[in-house]
Amino acid sequence: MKITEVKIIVCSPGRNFVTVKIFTDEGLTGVGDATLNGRELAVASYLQDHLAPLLIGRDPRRIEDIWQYFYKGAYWRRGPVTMAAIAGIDTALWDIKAKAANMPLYQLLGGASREKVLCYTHAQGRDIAEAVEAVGKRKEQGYKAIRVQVGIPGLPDVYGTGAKSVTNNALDDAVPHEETWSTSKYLRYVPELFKAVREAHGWDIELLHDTHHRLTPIEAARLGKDLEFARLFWLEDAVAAEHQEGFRLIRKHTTTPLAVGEVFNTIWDARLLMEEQLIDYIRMTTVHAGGVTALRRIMDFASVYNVRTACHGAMDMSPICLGANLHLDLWVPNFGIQEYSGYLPQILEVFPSAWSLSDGYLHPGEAVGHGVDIDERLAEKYPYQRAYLPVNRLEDGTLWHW
Ligand code: GCO
Ligand code: MG
Repeated sequence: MKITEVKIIVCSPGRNFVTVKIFTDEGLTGVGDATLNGRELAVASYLQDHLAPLLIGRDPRRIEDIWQYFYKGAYWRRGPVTMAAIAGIDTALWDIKAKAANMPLYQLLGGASREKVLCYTHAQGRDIAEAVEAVGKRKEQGYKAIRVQVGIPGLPDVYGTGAKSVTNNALDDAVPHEETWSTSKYLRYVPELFKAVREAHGWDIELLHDTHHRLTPIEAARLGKDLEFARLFWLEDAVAAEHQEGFRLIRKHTTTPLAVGEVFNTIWDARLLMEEQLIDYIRMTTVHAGGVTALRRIMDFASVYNVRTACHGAMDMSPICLGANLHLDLWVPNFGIQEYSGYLPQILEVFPSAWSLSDGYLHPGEAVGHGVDIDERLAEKYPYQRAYLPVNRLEDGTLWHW
């Protein structure tokens, strides 16, 4: 089998996605997600100008060799642009291999370890009352695990709670939207949120919270301690992701479980965290971790240290990424949970998907390959629009972690 053509498709059905489609001389095709929110065209160019020409004529079944060729062969390793580009190709190649084997991808990985994939979704409010109500709605929809975010009094716009919290970018802004931050206001308010959520909704629901990299280790330790009463499923991205050693300090002070990794792109970003068992969940996902080949390796490494998987699954990764994650989730022995924030209806029209959601659980479906495709004609109707993630400033104007 030989690769005959590689298409890079950039479309924007409500938000931007980069998709790799690989064609073969035997008529089989595969697709992979290569989206990097806010920097989409850098990945598209990396693929179009540097990687795609090298794929023509290669045997698509040699996935490992192609992965190594692009990872080691560039000399310049790692980084979100490189790894998203490699991921797009790698995911498409696994799609082709599973189709050639006439199997859903999870069968090729080793078969199902469970019947269904537990997911968590998002609930948010501008204040505590709204957030409590939003959790109730999510419970009614059948979700068993819910990430709860709340606006902070005195701060006009806070991560995960404002108008832009659904699509996580600013298609309507020419420059990044600016939010405001105060750690002391936040630390005072969040324990009140979880007190109210537990009072209203009881204990038979898993609760999660995302700090989005904004705290120092000692502040995160304080928050972890203050939230112990609420028995969170996890506290996410407590400190800036570069700061792996910072987790040592947090770990000394709190039994609140910790999750991190959505901005990591290779196993090296998480090595110390896993080896020292400083985290409980690793949040890496196929598109930003270098594809199925790399994420499977990371998941196996995590299993050695009792770290469980928790693939990042916000809407800014396409349904192809979610589909690929779900095959890994169904197989992986050390599975933890899968994030699922849902998709705008027009996104699901552009990406017809075999995966499904029922009563708080996802399943990748039984279609051959990873089960997600792109409708190229429909995608053309949604041309790329420049968009950025927000930025975050302290009340005095200092640029902070978003
Ligand atoms: C999450 C994430 C997202 C990111 C987004 C960036 O936990 O789902 O933190 O909300 O901010 O994916 O593009
Ligand atoms: Mg997050």
